[in-house]
Amino acid sequence: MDRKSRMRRLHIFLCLLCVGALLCGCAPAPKTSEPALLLGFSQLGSESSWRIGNTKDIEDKAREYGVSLMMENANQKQENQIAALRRFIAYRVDVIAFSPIVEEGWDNVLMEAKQAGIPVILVDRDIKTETDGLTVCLIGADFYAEGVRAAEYLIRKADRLGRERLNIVEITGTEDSTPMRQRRAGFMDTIAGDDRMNVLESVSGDFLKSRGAECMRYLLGKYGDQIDVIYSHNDEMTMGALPEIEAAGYRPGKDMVIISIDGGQEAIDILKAGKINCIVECTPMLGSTLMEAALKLKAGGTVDPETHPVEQVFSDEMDLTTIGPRGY
Ligand code: GYE
Repeated sequence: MDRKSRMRRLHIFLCLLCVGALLCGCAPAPKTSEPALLLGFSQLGSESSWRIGNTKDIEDKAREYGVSLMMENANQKQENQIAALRRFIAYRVDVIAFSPIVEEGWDNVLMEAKQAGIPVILVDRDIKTETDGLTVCLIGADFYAEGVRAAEYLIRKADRLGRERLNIVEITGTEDSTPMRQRRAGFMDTIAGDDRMNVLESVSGDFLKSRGAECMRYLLGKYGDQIDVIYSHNDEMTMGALPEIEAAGYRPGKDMVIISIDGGQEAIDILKAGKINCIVECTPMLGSTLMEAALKLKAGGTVDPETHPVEQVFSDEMDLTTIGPRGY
């Protein structure tokens, strides 16, 4: 048999095989898109537009990367997060990720994840544990650098205003959380060498708008027009504070310098309107980096121990029309 007829025979055989397979219902199944991995993610809550943007980005990117996501929202309670992590372990997810509300108190549950052989990724905030090596990596902002940027803006502003003394009040985020500790440390370390800067008081507003308003009422009641600068650890608390400042008869952005962190759309619009002077960006768009790290870990690869997104500063020193839509 020549080559041509051998090929023809093979062709006929293959065709018959396919017809046969179809007739007996065992045709090759269409390719199903199996999820690349099962990721358990414990979000800490929904306290701010930053957090809501972060949750949405993680959901969107999971879909994009073909990752099956088990998402749980802890509603601002550490015990809910610990319970969610335990459910992920019991379910035997491939990878666990979580945004820890505070830094301490995770040793036991993370030891359980380690014993179950499930790698854990920290998203957004850091933790402090007694044992090393309970998590594989951290994907989140450099909060210390954010505090430094806020202070550097203030130092430039003091130069521009020609002021010899500036009285500062600080409204901080959730006690014992990484952004609260680091945003304070970066700011305080940077102003420490500048004797124009005087901190009147720091109060905790828990990253919430309602608490930002309460803190501002308290500070205005105690210090009134002595206050020159408000350094607020997030946009939500800033937006709670602004109406209180106006109600007390002061013009935010003019009589008092307002510095905020995050850079969500609503705050950026207020910056453009002149009632906020400076916003240090903190981006919630961490989803892609998270999915890539989780997929690498599932495939047995290694990941960078820390990944910080690139962030900038928006302020009255720049052309504000260049700021594009923020997406959160
Ligand atoms: O700045 C704040 C949020 O951890 C970076 O938490 C995050 C902070 C963010 O509620 O708005």
